[in-house]
Amino acid sequence: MEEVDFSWERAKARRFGVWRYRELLPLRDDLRPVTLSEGGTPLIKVSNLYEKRVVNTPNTYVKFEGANPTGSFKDRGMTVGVTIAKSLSVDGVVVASTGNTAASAAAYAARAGLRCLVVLPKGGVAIGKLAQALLHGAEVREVEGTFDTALELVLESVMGGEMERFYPLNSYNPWRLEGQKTLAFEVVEELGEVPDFVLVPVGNAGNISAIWKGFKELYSFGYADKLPRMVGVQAEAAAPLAKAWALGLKKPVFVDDPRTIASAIRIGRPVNWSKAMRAVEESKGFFVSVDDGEILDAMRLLAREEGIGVEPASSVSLAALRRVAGEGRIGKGDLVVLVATGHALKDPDAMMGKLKV
Ligand code: AN7
Repeated sequence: MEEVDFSWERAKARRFGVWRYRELLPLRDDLRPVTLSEGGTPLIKVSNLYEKRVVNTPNTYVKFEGANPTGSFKDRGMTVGVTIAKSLSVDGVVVASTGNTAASAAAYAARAGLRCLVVLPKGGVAIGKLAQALLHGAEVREVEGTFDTALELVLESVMGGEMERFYPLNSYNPWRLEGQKTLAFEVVEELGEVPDFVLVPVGNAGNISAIWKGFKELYSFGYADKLPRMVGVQAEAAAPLAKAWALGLKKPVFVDDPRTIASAIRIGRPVNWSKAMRAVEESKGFFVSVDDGEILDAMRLLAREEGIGVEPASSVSLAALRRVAGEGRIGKGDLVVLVATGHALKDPDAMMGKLKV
């Protein structure tokens, strides 16, 4: 009889994406994942941008999170969050969102047979994302105000007990961050080394915290011999963390009226601000902001020079690399990873040039 191979290598080889790293997720063994094969996204070297002198770092890669099942990095966290929700026998899940979280939650809730309530800032969500939430059967409520207003409403109803049977899946939910940390594992596995810099768009500041956690775990488990520097990127008029950083403050400068064409990161009061600040400080990185013109330029450059279509909230990583290039903060010899968080199809208005600075 053939011997059964229980090795980690074999187990790993049979799994894909986020769940390939199940042993590094603090989950009970008997949980059955609610999954759409998320993660395992392309890591693309952007050599044309270097040859055309758009960037001055020859070793630059884009981690293309738009290739996830619903088109954004949110799926990495949602697979874990909804798996937990399902195991708790709740009626449904609830999120406030600038769009991508709603689209992702709606799809995974559908797969799990759960209801999905989403609260969105009216007029503040790109049409592709709203359409996805509706397609997957989410119950959509729009509120006047910003994402921050929507999140406040969700928090109040959850805390007030009105939504006892609904599991909150905003990014203060630790399970989502557990799933999102797997991006770090993939990057190190694929490159065979730890990058010098990782540039991450920052809205509610969950993703940068999660990715940093992933790198720290690899280091502490002995899978990596160093840590990267984390760079958090915000849009200029929605930059509570970048502004605080520039002023040398330890707390964010909250913004009541965040404004940017990058609607996904139009967030004035990021809930995960303290974790994100710690990530940037510990890693000896920095926060930086870029303006809407730079964001649109970077979006077009990625699309036209490299064939990579991303939404505006994702091109901020490239915009930031260009902005700091002249300042020498990131050097020619550095290995750089730009996290591109969401697909261009999310925001047709941006693709058709309807969003003007
Ligand atoms: C494309 O969907 O907050 O700093 O409600 O959609 O972890 O919040 C989206 C955020 C970056 C920022 N890029 O990530 C939501 C939401 C894209 C995004 C971010 C978002 P965080």
